[in-house]
Amino acid sequence: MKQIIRYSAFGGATLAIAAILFFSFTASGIATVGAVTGNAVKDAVKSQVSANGIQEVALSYKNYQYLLEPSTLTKGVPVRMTVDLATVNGCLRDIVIASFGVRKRVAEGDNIIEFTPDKAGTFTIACSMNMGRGTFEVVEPDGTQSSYQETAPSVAAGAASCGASGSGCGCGGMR
Ligand SMILES: [Cu+2]
Repeated sequence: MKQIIRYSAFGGATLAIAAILFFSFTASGIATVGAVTGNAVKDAVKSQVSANGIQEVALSYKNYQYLLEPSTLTKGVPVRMTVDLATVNGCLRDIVIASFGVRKRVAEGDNIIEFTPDKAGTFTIACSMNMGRGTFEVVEPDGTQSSYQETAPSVAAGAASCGASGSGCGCGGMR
């Protein structure tokens, strides 16, 4: 499975077949989950990768921060992140994931963000004014965690005036 995920360029069909085999084995009781991988962490990571080799992620804004579900991603696997526009409002829709070169203002009908995390560790997602914040983890394809922690960007000059610059964006955790 490591190689299948790592070489995901060919991986769609192969991964789908592997997934079918995995589930059919499990369902028929020929092998237990533990016997297949022997690692609960790896199971959890693999389960996020859909048969087409993409990890589907939902992004919302709850309890004054961005929330990714699942909040742990796998390095090297393309992410398709669907933004919940019901909770992500105002300038919170101008989304930045600096470590992976993402900056996109989402809108009705254009609420998908795609990127491939190419580093493992803990990373920040923020609105472009760095007011709305959140974090997520990226692990190696085999489930290994990294101690790397993105240095939180200092609040840029002007960021503290988010909403006071005349734009009235309303971010900064008021909802
Ligand atoms: Cu903002």
